[in-house]
Amino acid sequence: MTESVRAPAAIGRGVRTADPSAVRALVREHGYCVVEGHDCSAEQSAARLAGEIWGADLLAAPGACEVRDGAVGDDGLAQEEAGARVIGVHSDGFAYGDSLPDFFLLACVAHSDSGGENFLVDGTKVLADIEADAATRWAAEALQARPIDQTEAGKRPSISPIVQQTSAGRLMFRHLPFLQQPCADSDDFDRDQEMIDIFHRATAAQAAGPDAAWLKLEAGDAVVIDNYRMFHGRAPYSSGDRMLWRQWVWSTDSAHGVPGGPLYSDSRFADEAFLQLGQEELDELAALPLSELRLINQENREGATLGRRNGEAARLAAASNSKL
Ligand SMILES: O=C(O)CCC(=O)C(=O)O
Ligand SMILES: [Fe+2]
Repeated sequence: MTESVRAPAAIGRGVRTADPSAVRALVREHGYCVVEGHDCSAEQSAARLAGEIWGADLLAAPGACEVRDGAVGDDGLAQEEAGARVIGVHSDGFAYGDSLPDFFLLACVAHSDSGGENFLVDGTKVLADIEADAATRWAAEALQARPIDQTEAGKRPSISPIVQQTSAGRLMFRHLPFLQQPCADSDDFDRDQEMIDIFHRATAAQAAGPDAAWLKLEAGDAVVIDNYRMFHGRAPYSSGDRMLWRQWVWSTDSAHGVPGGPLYSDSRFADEAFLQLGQEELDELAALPLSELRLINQENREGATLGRRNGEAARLAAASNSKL
């Protein structure tokens, strides 16, 4: 599992440039790139950098979110004991389902004295590993064909394959082990579960192996990540004041463009229920303090059906019915 991930003894500087106009080509080649020497201190500076990188191809770079131990506006991320845990590899923006941001930036305001490295796993390598092993080869195809439930409870529904392709042929992977599950009504629940397990095991092996990219961001570094291709995580750290701005980006290369409703660089506005609201109500929502919004998020989560661990329960119920 990713919890066994260890930072290598020596961490290089990674793929980097000081030139925003060089970023897209570097990210296309390596899946990520660090921009150095950028002023990362203000929320707006991350959006400005996104504008310099994508220019007219930038569809949206909404308000940047403060990241301490996880993102301040995401559901379910611990705020206490900052830095003590590993954040396992994941894709950002799951809450938007198939409309997740296609890129994002982490702009480092303050780094930790020790630890706090980011590590990156390349989804294309995970898929290649699955394909290379005769025992798991079947799953490489199934991952691109079998829809599963990738919905975060209460957020935008996503019943779709783990690996998809945009109309231009760009691969779109997603990785979040505690959410990805077979559909409750799957016609082959066990095989879908096995496919998902193969994908998560192969990702964990990549995360622990020599191909994982390890970075130690320092104040003034902003890493730009292809969120369709790379899964990212963070090693534990000890000093408490590490802080990054997270900037989600939707570009013209995204599969479905910008999702509806107000946007922010975390999941606070991604509730499915918000899609039913008119503009006036959306404006009111956008003006709410985060603490009040969280209560609404929680209610919506409690009322959700998709994205719950209901697949197993449904299967057990079906199995016991068939014995009657
Ligand atoms: O702290 C970091 O470096 C990244 C945290 C993260 O991945 C997240 O909040 O989604
Ligand atoms: Fe993240």
